[in-house]
Amino acid sequence: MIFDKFIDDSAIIACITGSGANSATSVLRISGFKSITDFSSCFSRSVADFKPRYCELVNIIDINNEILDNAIVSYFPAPNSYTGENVLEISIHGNRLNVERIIDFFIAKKLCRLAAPGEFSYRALKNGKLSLSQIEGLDLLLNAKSPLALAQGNSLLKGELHDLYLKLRESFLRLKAALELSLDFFEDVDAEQADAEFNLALDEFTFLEQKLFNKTIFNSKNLLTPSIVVFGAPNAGKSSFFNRLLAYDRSIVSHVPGTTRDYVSEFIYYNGVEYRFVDTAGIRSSDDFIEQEGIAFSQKLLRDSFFSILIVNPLEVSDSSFMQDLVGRADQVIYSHKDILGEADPNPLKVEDFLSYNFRDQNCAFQILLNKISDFYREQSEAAGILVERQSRIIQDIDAQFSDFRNLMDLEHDRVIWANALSQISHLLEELIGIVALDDVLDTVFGNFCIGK
Ligand SMILES: Nc1nc2c(ncn2[C@@H]2O[C@H](COP(=O)(O)OP(=O)(O)OP(=O)(O)O)[C@@H](O)[C@H]2O)c(=O)[nH]1
Ligand SMILES: [Mg+2]
Repeated sequence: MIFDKFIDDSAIIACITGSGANSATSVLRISGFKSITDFSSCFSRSVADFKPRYCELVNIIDINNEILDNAIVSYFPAPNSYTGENVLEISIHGNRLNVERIIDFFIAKKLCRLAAPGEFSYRALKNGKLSLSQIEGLDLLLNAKSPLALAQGNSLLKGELHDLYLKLRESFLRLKAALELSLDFFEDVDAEQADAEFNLALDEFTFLEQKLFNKTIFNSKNLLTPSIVVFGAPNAGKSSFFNRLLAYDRSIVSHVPGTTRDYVSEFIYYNGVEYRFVDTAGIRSSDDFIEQEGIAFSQKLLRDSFFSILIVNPLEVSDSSFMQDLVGRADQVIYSHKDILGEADPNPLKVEDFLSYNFRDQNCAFQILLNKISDFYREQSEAAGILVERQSRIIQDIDAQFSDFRNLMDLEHDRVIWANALSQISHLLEELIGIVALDDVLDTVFGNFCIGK
């Protein structure tokens, strides 16, 4: 649970740069100390002279008065810092041992403890510096594997989407108020005006709700780590194709059908996107338990894929209904064994859009294929909606509840019942904005973060 992880609100320290490798510089962040004077004995200059949000070039001095490192220190007094607490950011030489030694030095002086993963961002959330959707944006940004995720992470962090969520909630509150007003005045002379206000608020909420809902219809999930699945019948030449694509022998190739059992995957970076290419077990009916498991994996990977490539050996297409089924699930069909078939029509399946791959020929279909995947990715990105699954799911729940509400308006004339039906939407909106966040939601959101974030 989140509260076990973020034990108390004492000062915390972590290295906020790099992945633990040696580098020219590393930045340490200390957050949550009471006063800058706590650090009086740590630096070569008086901390009282540190100008907020300016860089100070100082030496870090250990208990024997020896210089630990030469550092650039910036002091961000609360509340104008990332966490909303007093923060020190200290740039030091980025050798790993140096980083660990200096972190240990501050901990040994009892000035702070080591931060838990995500704890800085959690404090920023707790102190109202970042909203839950901004934290989710930060996560998206820091783990982005494509320009799309980078852009949406940035936009979330800037609060653009959050502003739309706030507008939706404001509009909802107006709708709720208008409904209550129309309840009070229903039998009264002002009933007409109250009704008009209610209809106006209803139109406004419908417009904003639809605008957001449209951003969730497109399944953007597989755009985050797009996987390209190579599938087909056993012995079709999947692994040979996969190896040629990677330009090294990653998968075992043999003439024995059923050679690839467990799937094999590798990343290929192309046109700014990191694609995960997956070589899978050949699909067929099998009595072998291990092979069955491999085939089940192939099917699942295929279902979750962003793009699928069916490899067909035209010399071995016997069961055409089975093949037609596979073709129906492919975004691209590629024929192997072109070197044997030559220019003869290798198209027993009459698939219009196919490529053929010649594993002896350098100028084969790879470039065309990668460009096609890249174009497909760009197209999908342009249509993509909200990438954070939690937000997308809540908006879809709001949409379902709201359409129930509209149906109720047609069926039921008692407006007190309408008002009750709105309360569920109210709760969902609070969840969307992050006013209420259940522990398990926080657990999931912060589960991805590592130390220093
Ligand atoms: N001549 C020729 N042989 C090929 C071609 N592609 C694959 N092969 C051969 O076909 C056999 C099967 O190739 P694999 O790449 O292991 O086939 P696979 O689809 O991965 O097979 P499984 O892992 O068993 O499902 C090997 O002997 C390859 O050398 C091709 O384009 N031309
Ligand atoms: Mg194989």
